[in-house]
Amino acid sequence: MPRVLRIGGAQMGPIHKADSRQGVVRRMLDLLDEAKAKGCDLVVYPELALTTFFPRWYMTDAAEIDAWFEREMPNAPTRPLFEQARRYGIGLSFGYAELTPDGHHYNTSILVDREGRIVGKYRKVHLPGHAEHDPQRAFQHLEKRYFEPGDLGFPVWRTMGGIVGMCICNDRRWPETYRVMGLQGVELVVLGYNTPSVNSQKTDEGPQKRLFHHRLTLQAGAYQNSTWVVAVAKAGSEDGHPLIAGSVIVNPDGEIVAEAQSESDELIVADCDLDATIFGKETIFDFKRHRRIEHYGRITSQTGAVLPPKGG
Ligand code: CDT
Repeated sequence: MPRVLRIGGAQMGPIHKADSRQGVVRRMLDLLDEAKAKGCDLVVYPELALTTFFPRWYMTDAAEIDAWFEREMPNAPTRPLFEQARRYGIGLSFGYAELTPDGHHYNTSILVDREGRIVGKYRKVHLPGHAEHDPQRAFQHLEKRYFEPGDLGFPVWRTMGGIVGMCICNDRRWPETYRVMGLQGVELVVLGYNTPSVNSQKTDEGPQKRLFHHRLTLQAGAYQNSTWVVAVAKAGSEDGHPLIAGSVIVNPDGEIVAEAQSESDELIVADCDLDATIFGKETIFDFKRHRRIEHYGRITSQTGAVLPPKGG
């Protein structure tokens, strides 16, 4: 039986500091309606989809910080999204800031099946940026201040007829992210991102370079693990802070098959044949036959580079 999932990448335009979660969910519902009209099975929304990208703001007050986090999921603002998706028989994935009952803070995404059940949770592992206010930067990126590194690893789930994994934004730049999921047979990786259009420490690096690196990592991750990758932006200028757009759906050959054209709310759609992952997994990237783990020890035994000794 063919295993084709029609996937909608629900790019979202800017969400400003003053925007309410109810207003954001209204926009997510509009994108869900469009996905239903286009026959989608699964809709993927961005990282921190319910709020502005608040880690750009330096905060010290715990109550002010915690106001950006969700204490349960679904909760009152998101319940309409869960209910409508279940009525439509469409699966979901979206990101949000998670505050656990025992006080842990994570940058989280979830996978919801067509029956409206949360079947998967992922907590962002690679947290970019810094923990203290840095006056040298053109703008702040305080993920290391507000989040703890994810404690769940990179699991995958059997759902919607395939093997599905998640990662979040900066995770997409790391080959380990895809490979750990690839080693569990992943067929579809879904992720959201908020990527500033300029580098805060190198302001001559603009959106074109950023989009190039974005596509480069997604296409490499897809090809090297023979998996579909769906990457969805929060885009446009949030209170004067521009984010790249460029949401894409990448096939297991590493080719882009759908790409957003705007910096606004926009649905991109592709039919993702999960059986298209088989050829790569059984030939050039047949891990079991070709990987030489006796040479990969450094990958898990060290973080920074260890340079060879200087000669003479
Ligand atoms: N949200 C997120 O992870 N953004 C990062 C910005 C890196 S610059 C500090 C990204 O990799 O796109």
